[in-house]
Amino acid sequence: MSRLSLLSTAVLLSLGTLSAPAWAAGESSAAAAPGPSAAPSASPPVVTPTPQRMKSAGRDIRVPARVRLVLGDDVDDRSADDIKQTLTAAGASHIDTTTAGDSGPAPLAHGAELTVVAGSVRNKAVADALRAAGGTVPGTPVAEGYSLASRGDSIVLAGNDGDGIYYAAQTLRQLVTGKHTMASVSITDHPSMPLRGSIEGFYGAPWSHTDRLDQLAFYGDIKANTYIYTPKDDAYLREEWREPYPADKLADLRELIEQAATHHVDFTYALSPGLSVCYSDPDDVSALKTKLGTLYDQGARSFYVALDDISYTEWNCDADQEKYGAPGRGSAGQAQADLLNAVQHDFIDTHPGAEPLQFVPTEYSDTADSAYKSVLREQLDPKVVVQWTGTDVVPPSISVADAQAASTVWGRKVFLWDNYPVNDYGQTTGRLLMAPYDKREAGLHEALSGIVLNPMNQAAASKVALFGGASFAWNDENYDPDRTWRAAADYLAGGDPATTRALLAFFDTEHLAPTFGDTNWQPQAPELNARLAKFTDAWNSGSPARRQAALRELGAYADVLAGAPEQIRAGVRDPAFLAQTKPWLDALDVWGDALNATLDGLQAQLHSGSGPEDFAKAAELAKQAAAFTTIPGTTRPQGRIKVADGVLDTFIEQAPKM
Ligand code: LTM
Repeated sequence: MSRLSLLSTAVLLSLGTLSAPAWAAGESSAAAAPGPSAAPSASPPVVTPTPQRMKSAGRDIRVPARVRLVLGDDVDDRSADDIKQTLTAAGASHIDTTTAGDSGPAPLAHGAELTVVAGSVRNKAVADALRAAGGTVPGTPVAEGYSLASRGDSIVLAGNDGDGIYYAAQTLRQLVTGKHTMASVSITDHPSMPLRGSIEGFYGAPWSHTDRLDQLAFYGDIKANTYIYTPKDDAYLREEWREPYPADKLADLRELIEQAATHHVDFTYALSPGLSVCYSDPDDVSALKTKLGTLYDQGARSFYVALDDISYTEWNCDADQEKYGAPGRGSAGQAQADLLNAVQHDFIDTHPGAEPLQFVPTEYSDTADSAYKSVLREQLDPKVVVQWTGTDVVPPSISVADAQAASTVWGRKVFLWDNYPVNDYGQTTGRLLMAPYDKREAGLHEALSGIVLNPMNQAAASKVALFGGASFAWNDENYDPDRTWRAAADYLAGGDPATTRALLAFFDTEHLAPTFGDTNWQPQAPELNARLAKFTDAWNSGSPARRQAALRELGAYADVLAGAPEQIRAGVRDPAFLAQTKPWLDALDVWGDALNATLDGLQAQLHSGSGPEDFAKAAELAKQAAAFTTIPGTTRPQGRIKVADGVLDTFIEQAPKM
């Protein structure tokens, strides 16, 4: 997906295609700035994730053909390229780049040209330029934060650190309002949670190398900074965790680590030794450190030990029985605490630049205290980061109180492993999980150190949820699930409104989110369901005029649904998205035809009192639509493709009796 996609999003949003965030309405607008200016914006731009503080600074800036770009020496190549790409897309054809030294002259130009300054807020020239452009230099600069001010003849991107400069560039991309125009704003922004991103932690076919490279670039776009590499079916992580990587696999990992660094993402390497480890065997402890060391040598600086989904009431060796006693929760906690502390002290602490160890415990899905948790709480090095999946493996919601209870029981802020939109368990058979990221309570940053989402086997389709998760973790207090969902669709659509509409209609038919039990935490096809309910109401009124109007209204939406697959195939430029969602799009094609045939039947009934041929055609199409299956070798579990199940199929079945 090209970086221009989000730019187009900004253009669209500013033109009022999508609604502005609540905060925008409350902020006061500064007077029109002096200097070259273009037409005023229809509305302030929507930036995703929502910045912590953003206010309009008046009329749009005009972006001329010639722009002066002044870069602090702490601006990395990626950030500089992103800024240049945005300026080019906004209409600049000549960008004269100069360097701003620490004590160099104030870089602002006064005149008709536009000057763009980017660098560290600690660089005096950058800070001065920021103030002059109406921005605020933060009193206490927060890690990864930035300030951005655009007014009159200058735009200033001041990062609190290198990550902040890069994130300012990602925001700049969303300020373009049209050819030669950019929104005038003043933004002060930083993440609410330090860790944001994904954990490739599902069962079934792992993502491809290409998928992962694409994901890492995507994470940069959405200000996510964490990717944990722990696919359950990669034998080198789990079954064969002691085995060294062959050269080609190691080269791939190196490429991922480099790609992650380029996009300001930590590549976190996880090993899962629990199926066979002998905790008390010094050779095993040393094998673990050696394997992690291999990845350190490739450039990884973030490490993880996964001890989920193992038996902790049986030992893998007699030596553990001798050292820790009978297997059980308390002895498992002790054995794991010893192993993890050894990795933290003898590996992490001795390797410069290594981040604190992260780990998922064997008890990860509750907040009840236990002998296992109490040993770890008391003995695990406080630096070690602990993951938690909520009050269940797939919880229906996550509250601040739940997370606080988890923090209490683990003796530290917990790091949420959010099992959404993962589709590797029975209840997800035949499903894509495309609903908005939702039901996580504002304020969670008080108790969580971060959030990573466990995605679907379908990497590209997972971007919808990942977009939401990263936005929530960046600013949970101002997160709007629906608006972010629309922004994600628009990102995939490259800013094309018809494709965005088609994607949202498609996502609605894949909206259901199950739990491990019988209850769903997100309903199936709420939009279609509401429309069908409204139609049924009107039909049941018996009034011919109301029936005809209802047929017209539902017919228009049926056309959107039936046309969605074709529109998506033509409008979504990401081939992986199209390949991975293919059976769902193919099935929706036929379901759309079945709905149209049903409406034809109802129309005939309204006119002549019967429409059996159309209803028979609809029934036949519905049968064909229900026969599509998942792509062999990809999703686990395999099964029949589900599209708006329980909603569309029910309507088509019941329509002849209406
Ligand atoms: O959630 C955790 C910590 N472990 C596993 C995941 O690997 C798996 O993808 C999810 C969903 O099935 N459930 C788990 O228990």
